[in-house]
Amino acid sequence: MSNTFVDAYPRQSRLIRQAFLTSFVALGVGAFFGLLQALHRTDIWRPIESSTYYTVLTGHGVFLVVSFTIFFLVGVYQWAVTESLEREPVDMRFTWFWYGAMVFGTLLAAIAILAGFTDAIDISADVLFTFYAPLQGHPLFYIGLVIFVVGTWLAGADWFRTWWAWTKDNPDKRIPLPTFMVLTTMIMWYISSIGVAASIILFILPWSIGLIESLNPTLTRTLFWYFGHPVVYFWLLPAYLLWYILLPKLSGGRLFSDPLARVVFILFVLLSTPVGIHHQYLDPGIAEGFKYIAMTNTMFLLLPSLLTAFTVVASMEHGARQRGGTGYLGWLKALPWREPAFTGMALAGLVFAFGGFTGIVNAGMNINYLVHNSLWVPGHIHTQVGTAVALTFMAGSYWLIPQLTGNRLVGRGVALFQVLLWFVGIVFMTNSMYRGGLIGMPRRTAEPEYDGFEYEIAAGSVGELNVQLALGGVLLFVSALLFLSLMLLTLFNNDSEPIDERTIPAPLSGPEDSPAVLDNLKLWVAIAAVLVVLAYVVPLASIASRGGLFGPDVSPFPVSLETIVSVQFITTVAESLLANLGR
Ligand code: HAS
Ligand code: CU
Repeated sequence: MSNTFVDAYPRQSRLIRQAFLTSFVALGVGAFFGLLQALHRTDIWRPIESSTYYTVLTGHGVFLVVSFTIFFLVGVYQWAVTESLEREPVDMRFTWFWYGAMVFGTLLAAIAILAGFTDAIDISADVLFTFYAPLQGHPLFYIGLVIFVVGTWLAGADWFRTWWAWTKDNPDKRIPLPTFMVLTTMIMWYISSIGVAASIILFILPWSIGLIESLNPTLTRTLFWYFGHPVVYFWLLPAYLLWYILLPKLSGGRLFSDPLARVVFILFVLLSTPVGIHHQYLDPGIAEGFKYIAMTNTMFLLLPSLLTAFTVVASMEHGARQRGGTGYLGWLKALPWREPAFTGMALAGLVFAFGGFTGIVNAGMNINYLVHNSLWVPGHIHTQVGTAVALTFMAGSYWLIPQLTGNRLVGRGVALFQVLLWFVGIVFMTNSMYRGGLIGMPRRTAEPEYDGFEYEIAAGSVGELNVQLALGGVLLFVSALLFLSLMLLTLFNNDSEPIDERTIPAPLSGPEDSPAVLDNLKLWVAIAAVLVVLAYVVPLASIASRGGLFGPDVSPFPVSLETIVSVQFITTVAESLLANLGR
């Protein structure tokens, strides 16, 4: 077997490099917007008007939590399926087609967002990454999101098709673990993205085009959060795949348990969707009982991550002991802390542990009243997506990009400094956000309301918190720039030695130790569907009956059936779309 992925799969490597490059461009733009926000909110540097703050914040959110994360996901998952099945897609044209659809959708949404910077054209989408109605963006934004999501659905279909073809040649084999992780992630994604697709296609897009006069914001918010919690695991699970597959290898050991990893990913399929109302504890119009059910389900949802903490750390310990590590904790010293890919992922895991426990705080209905819509929540966001996911993706790239190019990583020492800088920056910034949230600082405000008077708190004043937030924001931006520079230099670096072997060592406890039922994907889809129906049918029905499908006192069919089939309707839609696109 050749020693790098690009030797074995040159065509795949090209597509995966494209996906990673697209992801990195989004990282660069999103990180720059993050710097602007951090300095604006703390009144340190305000090159933008406060009226533009929400354009910047929407760009920051969408380019980072949608484009950066999901383009990286499709790159990692394409690598994982190809590597573990030792098989290329059935038809590369289809593969390039879904990648192209994702890029096209992203461009449409980006045009709508970035047009917000100029009054020259009447297009904008200052709706933030959660695009809650009654905030309304240009139809282009929603059409772009729909095309992007369809692109991801096709990507999943491509991976299922590759696996299906593989099963024909390997009828009795268990699903290789990396492919199992990809397929279960996509099952979770198909189940959960139904919510956001319904919200946009049935309600928000027709409303933004002017086809319907009104909508029911509680209904569209609930459909968003039906999707909104699982989407965080759509960002997290590629990071988990790298922690399960690469971290043991980099530690010099082997994955502790394949069966436990399968159980973890099945738990995410079953439990990720029936919890979304934990983002809506303070929403009116949703009965407390439904909120209580979401809270209970959320507590069960801690299990897969706690199992991950155990398995991954046990695998790291195994690796450390192979390297001569001894003692209850002394083995930690034997880990390869000079390897940027390892240290970045280990630090990401440490921060994730802390961020996970703040998730438990969020999930407690009563304590959530304290932190909801405060700066605490962006603190949680940046320890989770901003570090567990983003730092793992950057650290993983230090191993993956050499595999995909055959080029040696340029600046290994700088790469180690970059991951440490990210860790220090995120500690400063999120510490400030968490503490600021606890004294009532609001989130999503260009002009924080507390300006002009200082809260005197035990740990210093708002001034100290602002300095921490700004300092953290600057360190993160510098770290992101360093990462992007190293990636660029490595892409164009000609020398190719030394590059790590691409082989992934077999787990200590392999698939043969896990019950075959774990691979029965149909069973898990069926159970997940039942749990979703139990968690959402009654709340959605009650929200729709209380506030109407399209708003109070609006007929459930605001556009009559006869109209829909008439030619006049088609022309109306075309005219209003054109009129809007030209707006
Ligand atoms: Fe969250 C809000 C609850 C996980 C992202 N979350 C958000 C928002 C985002 C987000 C973006 O219940 C804001 C949305 C908005 O704009 O309004 N979250 C949770 C819970 C978890 C959780 C219970 N969140 C995530 C992940 C995210 C993410 C993962 C992104 C990737 N979250 C909430 C709630 C809200 C919320 C409420 C609403 C707040 C409000 O009121 O608006 C759980 O999944 C967390 C489980 C994790 C753990 C940690 C396990 C530890 C591990 C570390 C292992 C260590 C290693 C390294 C590998 C219990 C796995 C060791 C190193 C060595 C050297 C040994
Ligand atoms: Cu959530």
